[in-house]
Amino acid sequence: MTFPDTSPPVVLTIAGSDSSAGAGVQADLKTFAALGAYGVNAITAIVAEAPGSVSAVSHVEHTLLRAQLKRVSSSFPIAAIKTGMLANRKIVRETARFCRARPSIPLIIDPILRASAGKSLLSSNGRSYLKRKLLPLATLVTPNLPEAELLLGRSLDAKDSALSLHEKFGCSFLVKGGHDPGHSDEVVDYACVHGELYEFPHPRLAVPDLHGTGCTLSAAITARMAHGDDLVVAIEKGTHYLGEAMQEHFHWPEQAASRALNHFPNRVDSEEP
Ligand code: PXL
Repeated sequence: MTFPDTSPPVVLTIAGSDSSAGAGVQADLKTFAALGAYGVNAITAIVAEAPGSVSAVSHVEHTLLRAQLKRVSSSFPIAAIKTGMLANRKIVRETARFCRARPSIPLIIDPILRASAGKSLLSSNGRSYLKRKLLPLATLVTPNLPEAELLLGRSLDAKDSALSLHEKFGCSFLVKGGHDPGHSDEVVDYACVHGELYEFPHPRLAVPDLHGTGCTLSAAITARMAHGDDLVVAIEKGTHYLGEAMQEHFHWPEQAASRALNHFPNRVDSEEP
């Protein structure tokens, strides 16, 4: 297949399906579309959930993940890759193998460990494989504070977590400060990019169990990287996009009841530099 120069960049998400469409692959595809990228996906798991509760999780066979990755990568010119829920060790291994063979493609890892509703979305040996084999390949890893604590093995604030994670794993980290009790009406996310520390303050908009914000942020950063932004600029624009998506969410009355993050895909123009 050939693609004209004017085609939108293609972004691949390797992640789980969320039936409520607030998180997972569905959040990623909505975000990519909103930011003018064409999203393709390789599904790792199917999660039966509505906001606030997960009732069943089924993992895809790693061979089926491999087939999806082979199919999309041989048909589309992938400009950036995002990973979300990776479920278990075999799926992490398959993902690492795929990404290792493509070192020039930016790789954004959202290290999903559990759903906001509490259910584990990555087995413990999957987590240790992710730390050893996948994180070293990352352009950026985007944990929230509980995920940062599990990756580090100790509890620090968002700023020190970003610095310590960079020191421990060698790649760039964006640690989201939403779970940090230190600020009330403001959230500060901290990034350690190639050893330099950056702050990304933004108003606290979250309602307690709105889910999908982490997926949306990392997907937005991935889409901006696919457009050619530098990593720090992509984080800045991704943060801005998440703020807008959340504001829209609060203005959409039916959605207030369901608490799955919605997206408005007519925002491409407002995101252009
Ligand atoms: O937000 C984390 C998350 C990621 N991926 C999938 C999910 C969830 C759940 O809240 O279901 C597939």
